[in-house]
Amino acid sequence: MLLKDKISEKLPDWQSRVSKLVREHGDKVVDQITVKQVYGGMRGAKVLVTDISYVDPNEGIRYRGHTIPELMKLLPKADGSEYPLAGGLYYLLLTGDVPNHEQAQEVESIWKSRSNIPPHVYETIKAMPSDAHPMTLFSAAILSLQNNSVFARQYQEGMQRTEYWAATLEDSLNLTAKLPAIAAYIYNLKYNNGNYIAPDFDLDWSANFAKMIGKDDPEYMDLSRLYFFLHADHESGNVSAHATHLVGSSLSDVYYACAAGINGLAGPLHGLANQECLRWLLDVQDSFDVLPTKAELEEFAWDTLNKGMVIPGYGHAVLRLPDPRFTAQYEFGKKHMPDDELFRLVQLVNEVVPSVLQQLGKVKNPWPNVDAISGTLQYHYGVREQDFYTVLFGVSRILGVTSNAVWARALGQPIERPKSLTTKMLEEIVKN
Ligand code: CMX
Repeated sequence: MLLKDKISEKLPDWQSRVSKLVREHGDKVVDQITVKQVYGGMRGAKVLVTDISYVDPNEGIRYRGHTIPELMKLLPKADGSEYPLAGGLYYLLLTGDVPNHEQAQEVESIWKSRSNIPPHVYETIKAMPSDAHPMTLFSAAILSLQNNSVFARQYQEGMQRTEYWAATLEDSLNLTAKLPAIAAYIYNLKYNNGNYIAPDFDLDWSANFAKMIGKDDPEYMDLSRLYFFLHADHESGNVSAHATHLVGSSLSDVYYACAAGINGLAGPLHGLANQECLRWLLDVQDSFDVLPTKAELEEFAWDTLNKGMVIPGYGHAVLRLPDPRFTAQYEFGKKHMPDDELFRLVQLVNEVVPSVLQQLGKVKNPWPNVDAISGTLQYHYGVREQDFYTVLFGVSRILGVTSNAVWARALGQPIERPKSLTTKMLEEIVKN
């Protein structure tokens, strides 16, 4: 199979690079850990490795070494669209090579052939209480697929360590193939009277999601392609990626690991910020009849902060510039909805909020992140159910975390087990 062969071909070189590094330089100091980092969520501590993506604080995300604008040019596009095929992105993340159109389409075909969802998954989703958050349904649906894990089955049968990654690849392809239909099912169950809309296998993975939630509009299909392209990976330390990796490091299969990652994504300081951000923008709209003035918006922002709340969609643990994923969506908005009232508000917030956050004096990055605009674009096309937005993020994020899972197994990354200390021990350390 295309992806398996490609990874097999590249693996020996990666294995020898990693084992040479560890063998010859295993005791070299990479970084020092401060008390502030120990207490401060390990911010900036260089203790993880991934080759799938890297976030430069002053530049933003690179997938396999390529920036977002570069990949917008390089990745194969869906027919008649200027936005990348998710199949091509997955090929890039998994293999490190930019695919040609045929290779991207081949991944899309693999997905189509594996997209069938066992009925018990739908039953699991339907059995949840009607007020369960869509992320709860999404996580439960992923977990309910676990009985299909190739990795778990082969492990029980006595699989060789060298085979782990290939079984993980199987699971990853099987899971990612099903994500658009699972997400669409959740959407239709919660907001579309349970109407089921069949997939259209002439469409690509991203556009098919749009189709299955009843959006035939080619512009929304393009937005889906853009959205799933932008949210796929953000190196290894963010909560969803790290949670997935941590759980996977115990040789839990990708279903267990991805459900954990999705649960982490559901937090308001991480993926749920997209829902929170839209809610905040709508609150602003409700408070003013027309677009507020800059002074009014500034006062509204201070009100939020004075209530002890964060301004969602702004700030980042690593980035120190406007997130290029924000910028790419902003460009989409400028092209397709320049006069949309909510989009105009996003523009105004972007002009006002950074300086308010700077005045707080403690925010390290006052600029917009990916979540500052994503909900606004969805809202424009009629996807107005804010609590669904993080599911969209999750569909895309699983492309990145499963690519990481395959390579973590291929390179034999061990079970994670950092060391904890007590406060008393830290007090002793600083005394000495
Ligand atoms: N609004 C208000 N206060 C903010 C803020 C914001 N948007 N961003 C940071 N701060 C505050 C922090 O809460 C922290 O305050 P305390 O010292 O009182 O606890 C202080 O500024 C310093 O924080 P920081 O070092 O700049 O940022 P962190 O790395 O601690 O946190 C993040 C990063 C994203 C959690 C934070 O910026 C935040 O809460 N932003 C709003 C929520 C959001 O948009 N999250 C989505 C991030 C992207 C994603 O993962 O999807």
